[in-house]
Amino acid sequence: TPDVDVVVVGLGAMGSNTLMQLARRQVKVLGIEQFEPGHSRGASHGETRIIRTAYAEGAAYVPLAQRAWQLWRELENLSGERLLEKTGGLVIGPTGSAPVLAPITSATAHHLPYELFDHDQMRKRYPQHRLDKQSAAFYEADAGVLRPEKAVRAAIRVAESSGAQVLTGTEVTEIIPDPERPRVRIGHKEIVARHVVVAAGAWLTRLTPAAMSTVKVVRRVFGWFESDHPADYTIERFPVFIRADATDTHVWYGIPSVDGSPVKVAIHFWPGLDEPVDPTAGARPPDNHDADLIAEIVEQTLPGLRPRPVKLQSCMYSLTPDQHFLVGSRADLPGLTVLGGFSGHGFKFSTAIGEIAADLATQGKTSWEIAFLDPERFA
Ligand code: PYC
Repeated sequence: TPDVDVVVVGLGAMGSNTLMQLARRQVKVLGIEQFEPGHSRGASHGETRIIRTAYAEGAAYVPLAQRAWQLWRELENLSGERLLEKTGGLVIGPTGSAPVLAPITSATAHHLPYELFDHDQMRKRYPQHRLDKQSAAFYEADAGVLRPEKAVRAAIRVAESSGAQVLTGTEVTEIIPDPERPRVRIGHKEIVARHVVVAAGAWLTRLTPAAMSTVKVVRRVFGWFESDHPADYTIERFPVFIRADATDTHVWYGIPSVDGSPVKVAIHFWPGLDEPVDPTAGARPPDNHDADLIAEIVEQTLPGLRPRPVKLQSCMYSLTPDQHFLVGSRADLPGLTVLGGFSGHGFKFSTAIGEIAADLATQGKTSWEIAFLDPERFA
């Protein structure tokens, strides 16, 4: 007989929400985390994360983003924690370029409200940004900031109070797929389950190498920047933003001051930054080269910030070839649900992904439209 119904491997954003969803459905569930909840070695940290709705990466994400918003509010209510601040969001780029057109396509497909600001309008409304005459911005009100470490801990706490078992500081060394009784090895012990959800972030590449053979783990660095005019960078005055060049190859983003912190600015994509990372070793700590690159961006585009970062942190992205997630099952991994390859834009969806994973783990299907996230699509 199985020890538990479901084991969730990895309690970052995706795993913690999956654990909570299962526990709240009265499923006998065990969550295993190799470090401590809310740790900063993976991809569920950094104090703040962006949530947005008119999804530039594809209109198919919009219903998932809308569901995620609802579930973030539900998690706030269940945990009594403030996890989400609505700030509005800007996508800034050359007028008529792909990065500015992409959110318009999603907004149009789903009848979402938005505004477009040209250079002069931006100068009036958001003088914090330096734009040239040929640039413009897409604006939506339904965007904001999440608090990732707090969110992960909140989901785990709610899960535990709903009956989930949790093992932290415990490394899973092997996952043995099986259609009836998949197993999870920790040290000399083997835990038998009816189903295993693998939400191990970059470590998926080690635990389920077949599923993850197309995933490339890379390093990213975020920086925090102070201003002589902090009142201009609060959540009320400074929406989250993503900014890109015409070809969408240089992409960076910023997050207002939250809870008194400095402004966060980081690179999302940039040629030459995709050196592969061994997740076991972890992403290299930030260095002067990282600081110089972000400082240059800040100096050129956010003149009201002091360009030297006061703090830097690194994280890991798990990039898939099309930068869409891997959510679902694979024929070569019976008894497992894979959640991975979030490609640097997954955190905001973690509440919705948790709900979907709970559907998949208990019913083998979900009513959410996730065919575009099929982990077998590159086969
Ligand atoms: O998902 O909004 C996002 C994001 C922006 C930069 C990196 N990820």
